[in-house]
Amino acid sequence: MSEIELYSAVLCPFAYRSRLTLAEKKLPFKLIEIDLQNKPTNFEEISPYGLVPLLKHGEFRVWESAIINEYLEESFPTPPLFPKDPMQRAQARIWINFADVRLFATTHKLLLTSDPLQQAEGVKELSKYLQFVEQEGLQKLSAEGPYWLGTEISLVDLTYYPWFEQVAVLEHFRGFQFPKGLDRLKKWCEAVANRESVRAIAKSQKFYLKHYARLQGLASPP
Ligand SMILES: N[C@@H](CCC(=O)N[C@@H](CS)C(=O)NCC(=O)O)C(=O)O
Repeated sequence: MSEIELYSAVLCPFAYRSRLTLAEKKLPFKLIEIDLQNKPTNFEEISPYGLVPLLKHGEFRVWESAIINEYLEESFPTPPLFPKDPMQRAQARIWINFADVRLFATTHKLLLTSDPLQQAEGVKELSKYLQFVEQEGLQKLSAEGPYWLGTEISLVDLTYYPWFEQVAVLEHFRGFQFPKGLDRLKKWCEAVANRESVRAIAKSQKFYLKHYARLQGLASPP
């Protein structure tokens, strides 16, 4: 098998998704940590968008976390992390897309803006998305779970989980409050946090708070 390399950054939730996919598939790989504040000068020769994650499989390169994860799924189908049924596949893709174009996109804007009005709007939007995930996603797809699509872990879980691991940053620096009563989502989060793949690389809330504080030139919480 050709060697796999993943260009990654420890705070990057997108790179985290691909690390989890590799771990769930028990694929050996070399992790190359990129300091995004001080990228190697030739980084854009390796990563055309200048972003992490980027996966190298032998000489082949693939980027964009959702596409990396699908590439891994198709190249290494065992254990499967995507449903076989076309309708379920479409649903899985809809939720992966929702993560990217709604949850993560709003989070990115919220972390970048220092405007209090935009921050308040972003926080409200995130709460709305989580309610939507609970009611339209988890409750309808599989009320029992514990995973997004039912009893088996999938790429949908691995796409969302990194956001939840870092939620303390939004709570601390943007006043976000996790909506109450999202019981299915809470159960989902606990189930994914307990995966061996997650436990092997998960970071604490304190870790994220300290690093985000440093990046934004803010005082880190005690
Ligand atoms: N849509 C991309 C997003 C990747 C992304 O935004 N990566 C960030 C780190 S989390 C990055 O590399 N930023 C470097 C930069 O903007 O210069 C994906 O899913 O892979």
